[in-house]
Amino acid sequence: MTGTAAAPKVGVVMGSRSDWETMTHAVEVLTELGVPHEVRVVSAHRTPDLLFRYAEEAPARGIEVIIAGAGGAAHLPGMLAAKTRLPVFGVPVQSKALNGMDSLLSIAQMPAGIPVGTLAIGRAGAVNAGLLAAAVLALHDPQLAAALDAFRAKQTQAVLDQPDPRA
Ligand code: RP5
Repeated sequence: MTGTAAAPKVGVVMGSRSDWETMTHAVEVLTELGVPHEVRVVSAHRTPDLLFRYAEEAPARGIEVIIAGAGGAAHLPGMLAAKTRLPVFGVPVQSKALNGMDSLLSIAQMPAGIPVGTLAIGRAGAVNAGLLAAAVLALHDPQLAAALDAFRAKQTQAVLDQPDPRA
C-alpha cells in the first residue's frame, strides 16, 4: 500500500498486522504533512528474507527514512538498521505481556555501531517517529519545513486557546 501517489520517501514497516493500531498514528502524521510514504508488514521472525530485501532495496527506490514498529522481542528496527545506512526510527509497540518494556529495551539497547533512533512506547512514539522522519526530510525541503512549523504553531495555539482543563 502506498500512502500517496508520489514515490515514497518514508517506509513505515511493522512486524505484524497487529502493530497497525499503533503505527497508524505515524502514518496519520506523514499524511497530514504531505510526506510520500509506504506501509508494509515485514517481520524479522516470520519473513527474515523479506526484511533483508526491503532494507537492501529501499535506498534505490527513493526511501530516505525508515520507521519500524515492533513489539515483544522487537528485532525489526535493529535488523533493518544493520542492513541499510538509511536512518531507522524504532517504535516500541505496547506488548500485552510486558506492556511494551520488552519492545522498548529490545529496540533501544542496540550495541554501538548500528544506531536505531528509539521513540516512546505506543502512540506517542508513533506520532513522534512521523514527526522526526518529516524533520529529517525537511532539512532539504522548504515546503515540508513550513508544514512542520505550521503543525507546531497549530498545536501551540490549541493549548493557548483552552487554558482551563475543565472547559
Ligand atoms: C512482533 O510480535 C510484532 O511486531 C508484534 O508486535 C508482536 C506480536 O505479533 P502477532 O503475534 O500479533 O502477529 O513481531
